[in-house]
Amino acid sequence: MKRRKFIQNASLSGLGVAAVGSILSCKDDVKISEEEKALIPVEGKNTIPVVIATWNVANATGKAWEVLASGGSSLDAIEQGCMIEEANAEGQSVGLGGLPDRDGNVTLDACIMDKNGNYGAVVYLQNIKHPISVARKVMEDTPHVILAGKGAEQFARSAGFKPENLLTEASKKAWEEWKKTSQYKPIINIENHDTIGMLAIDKNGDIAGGCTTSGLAYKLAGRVGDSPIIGSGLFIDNEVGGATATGLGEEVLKTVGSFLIVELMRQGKSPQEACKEAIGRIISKKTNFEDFQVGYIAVNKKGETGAYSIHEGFYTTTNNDGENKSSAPDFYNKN
Ligand code: SD4
Repeated sequence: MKRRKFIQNASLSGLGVAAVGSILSCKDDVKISEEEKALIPVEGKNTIPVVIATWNVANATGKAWEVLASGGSSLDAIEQGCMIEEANAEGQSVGLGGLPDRDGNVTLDACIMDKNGNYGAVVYLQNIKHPISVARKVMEDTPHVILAGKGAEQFARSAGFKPENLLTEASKKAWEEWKKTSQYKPIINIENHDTIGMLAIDKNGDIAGGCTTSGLAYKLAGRVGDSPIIGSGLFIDNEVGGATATGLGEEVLKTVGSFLIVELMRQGKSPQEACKEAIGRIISKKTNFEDFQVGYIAVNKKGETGAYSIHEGFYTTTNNDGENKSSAPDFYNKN
């Protein structure tokens, strides 16, 4: 058996360290380097498959896990996991029921990246509940990477997506309430259930990611955030890992946060260290960080995860064994 194939099969079967160790010892002809050894998942620490998402989204990571556990690809897991949140009318920052812009229009941003570094995105998409799926179609069925506004909607309709009104009664009411003061101000942790950024590694060790959002509530018409922009709201490099962001998109865009995290991991930082450094990059440039939130999550090729935010109140959900685990990551502002 070829070395690479062997490693792949060891992780494929989801074996723990002991089991992998015993296989290694019976295969005298198999020599693996220290680098390859480090990629063997260790039970309870860095296991694959794994999915991690921003915020408390157990239904979404649960769905993604189902796909991964039945042998599906990380790309399918990401799309199907994100779709759960997009269809959830209760979540007021993603898909159906998303809070509108200041004119009352729900406008959605989303992107997806696969193991080959392919990327697809939609920005300022209206009337279509599943922007993550439209983003995937842009990636797979067009020679382009981003479609915006009316063109994105036309493309979605021609691909068979049904147009529907995404402004729910609850979101309309919230917007009408907001109009009384029309104060334009980013709100920290608007709820604990926000923009969904999701990263997954499948049984083959391949990484994919997605990010989907209705963006900042009551934003100026036409505003696009970080979520659909490659390197900012999301970045995947299948040799290294992936990262995704939530929070004030303008600050993530200015520091190209997700790309930065992946590059830091390439240089040897753990996902946790890389997320922390990317938040540090924002803090070092912004004296008004007390006014906004940014949170990052990351995963490396070994399946190790990390998360860090500016303020308390950020959550992540991880699933690597069928159980959705919510965690409150470490954060910068401890005053
Ligand atoms: C944006 N980053 O549009 C998104 C919003 C968000 O939690 O993540 N909210 O700027």
